[in-house]
Amino acid sequence: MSNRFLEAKEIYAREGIDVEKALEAVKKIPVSIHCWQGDDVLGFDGSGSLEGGIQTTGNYPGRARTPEELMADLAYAAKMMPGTKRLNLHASYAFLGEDKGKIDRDQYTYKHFKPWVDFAKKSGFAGIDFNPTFFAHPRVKDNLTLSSPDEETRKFWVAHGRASLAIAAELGKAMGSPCFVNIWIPDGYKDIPSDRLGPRLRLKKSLDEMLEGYDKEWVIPAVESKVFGIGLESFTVGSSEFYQNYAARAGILCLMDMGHYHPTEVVSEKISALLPFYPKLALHVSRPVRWDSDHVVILNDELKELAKEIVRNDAAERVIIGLDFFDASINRISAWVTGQRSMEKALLYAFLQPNEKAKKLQDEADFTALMVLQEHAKLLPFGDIWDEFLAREGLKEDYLPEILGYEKEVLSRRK
Ligand code: RNT
Ligand code: ZN
Repeated sequence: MSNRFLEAKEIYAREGIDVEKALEAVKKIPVSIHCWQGDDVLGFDGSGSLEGGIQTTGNYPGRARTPEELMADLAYAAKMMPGTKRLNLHASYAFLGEDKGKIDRDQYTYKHFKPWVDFAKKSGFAGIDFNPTFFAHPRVKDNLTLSSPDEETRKFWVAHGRASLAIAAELGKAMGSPCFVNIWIPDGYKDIPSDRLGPRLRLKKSLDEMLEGYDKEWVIPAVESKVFGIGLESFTVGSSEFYQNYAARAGILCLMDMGHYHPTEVVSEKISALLPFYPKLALHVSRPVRWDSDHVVILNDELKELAKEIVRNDAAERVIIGLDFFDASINRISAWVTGQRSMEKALLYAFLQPNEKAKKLQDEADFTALMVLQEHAKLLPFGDIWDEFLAREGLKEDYLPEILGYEKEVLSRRK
C-alpha cells in the first residue's frame, strides 16, 4: 500500500468517509460490457451496414471483423477493466455456422450463442445480458419493426423478440445469473406523421405478444425509449411516456439511455423519479455530444451525478448498469477500457462523497454549508484511492502503452 493511499485514507476518515467500505462496494457492482464497441455495431449475421437511426463515425484501423477477432479484443480489453463485469450481447452477434443464410433472426436459438457462454466463463464475466436486434436487417420495413402496419413484418419481429427471450433464459441458466434483456426498436418517422396512435397501439400489442410466457426466473426484460434517431427526427414510436406506462403496467423495467433525452434533460435527475415505482431500473451509460452521439464515457459531471444517485439512494442493487457507446475514430480497445474505467471511477467517487452529511444539511435547509461542503469534497484526494483500487486488482492507471502494443501486434495487421 502506498503512502499516498494511507494518507488519503486518513483524510477521508476525517471527513467521516470509510474508504475500505467504498473500495469493497464498488468492486461488487456489476457493469455490463457491450460487445458492440469492438466492431462498430455491425454484428456477425451479415447486415454489413448500420441502420436504424444510429451511427458510428470514424475509420480508425483495427475493427474486429470476425467473431474470433471480437472475442480476442474483448478479452484483452476486459483484462484491463477493474470490478465485476457482465457481457452484453446483441442477437446480431449469433454464431450461425452452417445455419448461415438458412435461418433468419426469428429462428435463432441458444445454440447460436453457446460460444459466447464459453467465452464469458473463460474471460471471467459474471453473467450475460442480451438484446434482440431490431435494426440493420432487410425485414425492417419503412423504418418500422414491432409497430409496422404490415402484419408479416410485425409478426416477424415479434417472433424475433420471443426467440431472444427464449435464448436469454438459457443464457441466464448457463451463467447461473438472470439475463437482463433490453428491448430497443428504431421505429419512427422522418417527417410529421398523420397517425401517431396507430403505431403506438401496434407496438403495445407486439410487446404483449412478445412478452407472453417469458421465463420470469431467468429473464429481466426492459424497454428503452428515445427522442429521435438520425433520419427519424419527427416521431419515435417508443417514446419515454409510452414505455414508462407500458413497463409499469406490464411489470417489466425501463431502461434510460443517457443520450435519449432532450439536451438539457439528464438521466441522473430521473433515477429518483423511477425508484419509488419500480423494483429496479436500467441504464445505458453513454455520452451524448449535441445529439445521441454515443461518445465514449468519460468522468464528467453528469457521470458523477449519475453515480451519486445510485450510491446515495442505496440503489446499487436496483440499478442495472450497462455501457452503450461506440467510437470508431480512436483505438477501440482503449475506448472500451476508458469508458468502463470512467464508470468505475464515478462509482468510487460517489462512495467517497460526504453523502450523509450533505443530506442532513439539505434537510436542515442549510444550503450555504451544503454548497461549501460539496465544493470541498471535490478536491479530496480521490486519485490516490483510485490507484489503490486498481492496484488491488493488479492493474495500473497507465494502460495506453499496453494497448498500443496490441495495436501494433494485432490490430494494425487487420487490413
Ligand atoms: C440506440 C440505443 C440502443 C443501441 C444498442 C446498440 O439509440 O441506444 O441501445 O445503441 O442497442
Ligand atoms: Zn442505448
